[in-house]
Amino acid sequence: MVDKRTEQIKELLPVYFIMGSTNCNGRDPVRVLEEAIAGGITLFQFREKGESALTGKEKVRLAERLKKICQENHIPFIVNDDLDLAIELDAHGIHVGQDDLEADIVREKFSNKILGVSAHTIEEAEQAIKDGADYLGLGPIYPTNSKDDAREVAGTGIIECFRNHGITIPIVGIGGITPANAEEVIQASADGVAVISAIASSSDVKETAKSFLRATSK
Ligand code: TZP
Ligand code: MG
Repeated sequence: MVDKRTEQIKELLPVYFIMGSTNCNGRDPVRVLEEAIAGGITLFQFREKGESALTGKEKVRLAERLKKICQENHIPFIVNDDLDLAIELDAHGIHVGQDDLEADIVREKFSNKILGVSAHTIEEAEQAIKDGADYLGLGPIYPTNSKDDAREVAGTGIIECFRNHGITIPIVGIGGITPANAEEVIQASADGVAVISAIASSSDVKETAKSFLRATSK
């Protein structure tokens, strides 16, 4: 039996847009997010990373603006890897990687919120589930330029492999996903695709988001 929370999380994952100021090619992240929402993204994660990433008050200010837009459009707002920020903003959730805060600690301090965990092995996935993860991020599925310390490309096989091992919680694929390959990721039994550059640096953010929605709902 799939419980209601799991069903609700699955519904949020089809087009999971991840972005921070460094991903927008100099464009205003606020505009990029508005266009992505107009195109139909289903979930948003604020991920402020990279050499020229905002810090301190500037980071908080941008996060607040983006959260407000999400709120107005009924899109849950997830914070990447910054528990203090997630708590300060009363975000809908947080996403942590294997090198970030331990998922069980995050779950304890940020209970009842959406908790996403990146996993690369079955052991990491099983631990994340024990810790209370609501969904797993698996990748990089394809080559990506958006993460300096990305692991080896895993292909869609990693999703099939996890499912064959009995991992049933919601999964998003991440890394190098475009409207052209998104369907493959869903066919490998992911519940959605998590995307940075294909949407954030698109010359037509709204249309690209729409294409992702079409590709993931086939
Ligand atoms: N984790 C694994 S790959 C990746 C992250 C954050 C980057 C995804 O970005 P893009 O531009 O969609 O490949
Ligand atoms: Mg991280």
